Amino acid sequence: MSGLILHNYAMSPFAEKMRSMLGYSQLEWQSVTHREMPPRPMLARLAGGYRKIPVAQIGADVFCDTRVIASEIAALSNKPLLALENCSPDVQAFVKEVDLEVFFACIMAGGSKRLRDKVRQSMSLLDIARFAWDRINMGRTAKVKMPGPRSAMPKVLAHLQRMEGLIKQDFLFGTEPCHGDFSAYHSLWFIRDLGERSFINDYPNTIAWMDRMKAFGHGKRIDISAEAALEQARAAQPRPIQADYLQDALIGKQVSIAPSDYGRDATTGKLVGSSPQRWILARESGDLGTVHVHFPKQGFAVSAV
Ligand SMILES: N[C@@H](CCC(=O)N[C@@H](CS)C(=O)NCC(=O)O)C(=O)O
Repeated sequence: MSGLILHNYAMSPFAEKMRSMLGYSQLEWQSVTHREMPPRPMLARLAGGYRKIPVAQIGADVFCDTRVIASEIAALSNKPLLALENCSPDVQAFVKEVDLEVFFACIMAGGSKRLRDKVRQSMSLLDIARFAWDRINMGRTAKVKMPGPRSAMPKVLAHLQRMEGLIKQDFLFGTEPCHGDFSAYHSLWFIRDLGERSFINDYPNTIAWMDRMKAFGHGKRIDISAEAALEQARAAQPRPIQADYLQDALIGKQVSIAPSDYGRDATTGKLVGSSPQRWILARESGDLGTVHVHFPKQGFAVSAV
């Protein structure tokens, strides 16, 4: 058992990025399902103010954002190319673009009656209204420009055209998948598997590559309750901090860390670790004791409190 818990919900594309990575890595993992929008009080006990999904947890260590979750999966499964930092600069630039601009274009262009039916089947009308209101507010406070309905589709089609050219081997950048494959996969999964939009079928290389990605499945998933996940945090101590994570002027200080793009809610705590890729905050969380919350440096900002 890997000990990894993924806090997620079924229709989340970024959660699908991690679920399919877990499938590829063949790890046994535990899943906690949360609502599609805050408040998520059980998750907040672990991650503090951070509001996005997915979040991963191993005991009393909590991992926010797929960039740090992927590094944990890479280490657990001994598949180094799943960690973004081990990929080439070209792949890193590709991931930055597809996980932000292309993602939003796909969300805007991927909607369909089929998707609305699925949403209606899985959420109450009141929750759908809450969800819509939440996402409108998230868009308003975002620091990145979201594509409008008109500019989204040309962007998606240009991306699909690029994908057709990229796929020369089984995977985007070689014969085995890397972080870039999973980043490209989740937004197109939203269009093909959730939205069931047919225009994507005009791109045969992309469809064949998506089928190879989908074939990884989700691995060995065990569903547990949020309370059982909190119990695992309560019973554990955070991992020791490596000595080379202590070279930062803010170590030992109270800081606040938040995404700099959208969903910019902050988590506060004492900075206890800093590497070129990540920050680690210590938070006191009531009867859970101390939890360590890990954030990537890319796409996040830290400030002293
Ligand atoms: N950069 C983040 C993006 C995560 C993200 O945007 N997740 C979406 C769901 S797919 C989200 O959190 N939406 C708001 C919410 O669910 O509350 C990552 O890589 O994990």
